[in-house]
Formats: sequence, structure tokens, C-alpha cells
Amino acid sequence: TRSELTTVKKFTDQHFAPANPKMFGIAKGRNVIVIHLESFQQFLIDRKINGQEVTPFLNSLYHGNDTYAFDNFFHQVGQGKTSDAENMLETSTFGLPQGSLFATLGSDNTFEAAPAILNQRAGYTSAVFHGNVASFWNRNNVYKNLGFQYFFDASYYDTSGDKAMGYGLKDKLLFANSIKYLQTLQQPFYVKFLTVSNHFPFTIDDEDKDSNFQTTNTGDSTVDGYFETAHYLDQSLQEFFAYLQKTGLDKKSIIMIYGDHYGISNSANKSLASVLGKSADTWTDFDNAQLQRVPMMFVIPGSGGHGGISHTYGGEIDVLSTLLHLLGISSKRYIMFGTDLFSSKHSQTVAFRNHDFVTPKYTSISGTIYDNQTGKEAHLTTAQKKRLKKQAQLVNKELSLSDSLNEKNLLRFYTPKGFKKVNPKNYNYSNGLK
Ligand code: GP9
Ligand code: MN
Repeated sequence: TRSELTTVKKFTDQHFAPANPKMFGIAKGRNVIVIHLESFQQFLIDRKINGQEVTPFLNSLYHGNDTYAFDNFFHQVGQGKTSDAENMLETSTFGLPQGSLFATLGSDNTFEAAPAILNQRAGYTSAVFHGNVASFWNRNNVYKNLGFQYFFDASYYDTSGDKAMGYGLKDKLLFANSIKYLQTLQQPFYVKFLTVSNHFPFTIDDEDKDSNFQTTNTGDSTVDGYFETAHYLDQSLQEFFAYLQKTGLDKKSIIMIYGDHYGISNSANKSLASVLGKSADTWTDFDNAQLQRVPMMFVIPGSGGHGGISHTYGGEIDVLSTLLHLLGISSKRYIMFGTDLFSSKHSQTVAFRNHDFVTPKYTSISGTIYDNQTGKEAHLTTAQKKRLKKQAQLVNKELSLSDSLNEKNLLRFYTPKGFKKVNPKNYNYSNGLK
């Protein structure tokens, strides 16, 4: 009902964090190129195996002067995995407690999402490039409701023979073979590349292996394979950036790079422990939670070299507000559960989909509070207990209000100033530019 919408709106209005004036609009008018690093965790960054960097190119971006990176950024997905990450980034609402929002509600719900906002506020063209079939995660229906104008799915690429693996076209081929479509898009554009090669079970064809890179020898094929497929993904990105630089597109764009969720599951983390310099015997739930960090970087080539690595805590829910503000577009009028990572009012309580949460000082797992510094159960004063209880309540509240918004399709009752409702019938992904 409308009154339920009002309750949600009140909450997000109260928690709105105004943009940091130093950052607002620093990427104004630029193209937005989103790169979704499949199953990519933060521990891969700056990681060396047998003396060699796993992801030398991403590392160079991470440390680049024009890159604004975060090293305490967490994925917040549930069972919807990739689709939950996409949902959070496009809408700043959470995925569902069970299942995938894309799959269960995505065909019918009203969305006020990034492609529509950017198109209506700043004239952006929008597209997704993904080498898997369009129906995976119900994308063919959901993307239309989000307002994506073009969807270049597997049918736009040659995926025959060894050009594809389990989840579609290999990453190097995805980037290389998307350029001809990218070049036809009117600028400024908002585009997203969904990679797939670094996906469980992390296998790679011999022809795609780098003979100079020697992976781990943990005996766990998931872990050993993970570094090889991540290395391949890194090379694919390097090739794509070479194209951006060659054409000068890099300086007209902001490139947003993020990892969608973990690749190594909690059960496999014990095989990973030794690689991270830890012991499998003392591995805990706390350690599992810390490994839910994923990369988040905003690369703004030629923007003056004021970047750096921020230690601010945040998660996928916070990306949309952050991005809009970098583009000089206020996010205030929209219902969003995340807050601008650069804002002094940004909330550093990071909710996981199962109601666990992380703050700069503490990690809460199934009601147990760990001290981030020691990794052990925290000894709390009454005042600290009270603060944590408040943070837990905030986490529960934002998750339940987001669920109510999505499950009851409440956005149909809300029209932000100047927003024109998306009409999915405007888009036909099969007669694009093939
Ligand atoms: C499939 C890809 C993988 O198209 O996005 O999804 P995931 O299994 O990671 O949810
Ligand atoms: Mn995924």
C-alpha cells in the first residue's frame, strides 16, 4: 500500500548521505564502463604466488593515481549471487532473503534503476555485454524493466567450439568482440561487461593458460584453479584497457570495477588458509566473514591524479549513490538503501544478506560479536553493547524495508521528481545491431 511506501521513503530519506563536495561531479559527462569481475575477491589484489602477481594489471589500476579504490568493501549477495550483485548496483535495494530477485520478481516489478536514471537525467545510452544466454537469471526480462536499451547476449557472439566455457564466451573474446557494438553506441553511454571465465569450478583450457604463471599446489583444484582463471581475467582486462587507451575512450570514461561475490566458498577456505599465511586449524567464522571483501574501484583516467585507497567500510548497496554523485547527479530524490562511500555521512555498518554485519571495529556473526583487531569474541562495555544493538537493529530494518519494497512492488506508488516510468516494450534485444 501507499502507506508502506511512505514508511520506506521516510527511512531512506532519514539515512540519506549528501555528496562529498570534493567528489561531486568529478566524472560529470563521462561514459560509464562497469566491469563485473566474476567471483573475484579482494585477497587476489596484490597477491603473489610463487613470486608472481596473480593480477598484475588490476594491481596497477588499484595503485593508479586516477583510481579511487576501497579495501574494506564487501559483497552483500544472497542466493541470487551474480543477479543479486547486479540488482544492488543497478537499484541500491537488496536482493531477497531467499532466491533471486531477478528470477522471482524481476519480470513484473517497477524499478527506478541506473540505466533509466542516467538516461533521463543526463541522456545516457545503456547496454549490457554478456557472453551467456539472455535468459540466464531472467536477464532478458529484468533488463527491460531496469531500462537497459541494448543487451548483447551470447547470440551476438560466436561461442562455438573452444570459444566458450561453462557460463559462456571467454572473457578475452567478450571484450574483443564487443568493441564493434560498443562503437555504435551514442555517447555518453552506461555499459556493463559481465565476465564469466573466473567462475566455479575455475577451470581453464590449456591454450588460455599463461606458461609464465605457476599457480598454487594446495591439492584443492578449486583454489589452484582460481588463481589461474583470475590471472586470465586480469589479462582480458589489460587487453580491453589497451583498446580504451588507443582510442582515447579512457579519458572520456569512468571505469567502475567490482567483484560480485566470493569464488572460494567457506568450506574451501581452509585450503586457502595456507596461501594467505594462516593456519587451517585455527580458521574461524570470523575469517570467513573477512574474506567477503571484494574489489571496488572507480578509475577516472586523466582526472588529475587525486585518487587513492580508502579504508572506508561499505558494500554493493552503496555503489549507485556513489556513482551518481561522481557524475554530478544528486541521488536524493530516489529510494536507495545505500549511501555515497565518499560522504562524511556514509554509514559504515555493512549488512550481509543473512543479517550478519561488519563495522570498522566489529564483526557480528549469528549474534556473536568479534573484535576485528583480534579476531576473537569481543569483550564489550555496556555502552558498546548498546551501540552494537542499535547497529543490528539498523541492519534488520534496512533489510526488511528493502524486502517489503520489492516483495510488495511499492515503487509503483512512487514517482521521483521528473521520473518517467520505464516501459519494457520500448526495448527489443533481438533486433539490435546484429
Ligand atoms: C551467468 C553468470 C554467473 O550468466 O552471471 O552467475 P552466478 O552463478 O555467479 O550467479
Ligand atoms: Mn557471479
